Amino acid sequence: MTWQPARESAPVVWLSKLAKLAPGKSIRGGVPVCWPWFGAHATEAGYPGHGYARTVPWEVHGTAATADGATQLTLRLCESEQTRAMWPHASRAEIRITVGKTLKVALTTHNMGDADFVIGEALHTYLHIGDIGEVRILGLEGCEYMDKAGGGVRRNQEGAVTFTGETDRVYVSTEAECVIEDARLQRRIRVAKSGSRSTVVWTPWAEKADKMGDFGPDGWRAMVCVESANALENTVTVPARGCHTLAVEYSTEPH
Ligand code: TA6
Repeated sequence: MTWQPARESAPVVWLSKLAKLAPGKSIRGGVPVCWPWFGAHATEAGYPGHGYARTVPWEVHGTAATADGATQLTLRLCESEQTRAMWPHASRAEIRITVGKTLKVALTTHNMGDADFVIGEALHTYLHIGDIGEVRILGLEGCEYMDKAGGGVRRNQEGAVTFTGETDRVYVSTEAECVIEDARLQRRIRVAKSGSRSTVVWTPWAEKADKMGDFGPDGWRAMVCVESANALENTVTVPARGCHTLAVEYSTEPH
């Protein structure tokens, strides 16, 4: 739910002071796992937004201390009658978290069935920043995006991403590494991904954050979501008896 390397003066992964830790409620912060779809379900309006993985129990499948001094956790999603009703496929979602000088998160989808299936997914990570008005996101220059806060139109990114209001963009067909340049905290957060062709950038800004009710006073100014995803035309076909991994490494450097 949060991560702060020993030498950092502030967390890198943001967690709202008002995050609700209740069953069925997504946590406002950390690394919410959007799976096995991203955004609204394609056909079932009553299904939870961003899939069910972020609001159901997971179990610890393994723990390890790595040779370079990191701690590794492997978690598996606990399927149930409810999840199988929404997702009737023989599948397993597994996440491997490696906490050390960097933070690595890898989401693997196993298809144990005899037919391919298609997933949408995201590691919907909340990054802690000094102030949303003083950050730039590099790496998405020239990329096409769907502007969710702007009526869903497609646009192309010109230059660095900066923020002056609610921003909710799904950048498509990009495998680029992103860097959050934080002038106030004088650091850069690097988001290096693999197995992901979409990147989502989101700030709710004041009005939407207030409506959501769990950002806390001005909490939205101290976070930005840079989500490594497979969404829209980048959804992934997981072959029968096969698997797919979306992995991200978060690191910091002085700026
Ligand atoms: O990835 C951005 C977004 O889709 C926003 O539109 C917002 O819905 C957010 O994810 C998730 O909000 P929630 O309250 O469902 O955790």
